[in-house]
Amino acid sequence: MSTLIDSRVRRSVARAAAVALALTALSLLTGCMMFAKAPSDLDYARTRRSEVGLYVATIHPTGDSIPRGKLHQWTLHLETSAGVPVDSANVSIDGGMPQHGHGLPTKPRVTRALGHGDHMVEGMKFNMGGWWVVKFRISAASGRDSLVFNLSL
Ligand SMILES: [Cu+2]
Repeated sequence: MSTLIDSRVRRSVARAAAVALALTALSLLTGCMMFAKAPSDLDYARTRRSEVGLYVATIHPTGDSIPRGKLHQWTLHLETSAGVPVDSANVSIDGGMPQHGHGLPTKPRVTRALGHGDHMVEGMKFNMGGWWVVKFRISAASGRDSLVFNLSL
């Protein structure tokens, strides 16, 4: 008798656990859509000054708008704060969605200097709509600094 009740209890506990697991999976899948809107005062300028002020950079995504879910290229134009183009720089890139706690789905990188301060950035991809940040860490003759761009997709 008691073993019958035990197994019934065990089965309903297992079922509850399975339901909880399914709900967790569902909320993870839909989580990105359930967050509030991005802060209203974000600066979406395509030209930004670096955090310490050593550089000014402009991003030029290839094409008129930044595509969603598609691998594409950017040109990063880099100048010193005095307006001198920077052609020799070590640039690393990361980013993500601050509201969602995830990074970029790819590992974009500068593949070559194009001259006149322009740098080819390959491997850009944004796999969902919303507020993204893209951060460039610059290391060049003027020193180390970083730049953050906000994007709304
Ligand atoms: Cu997201």
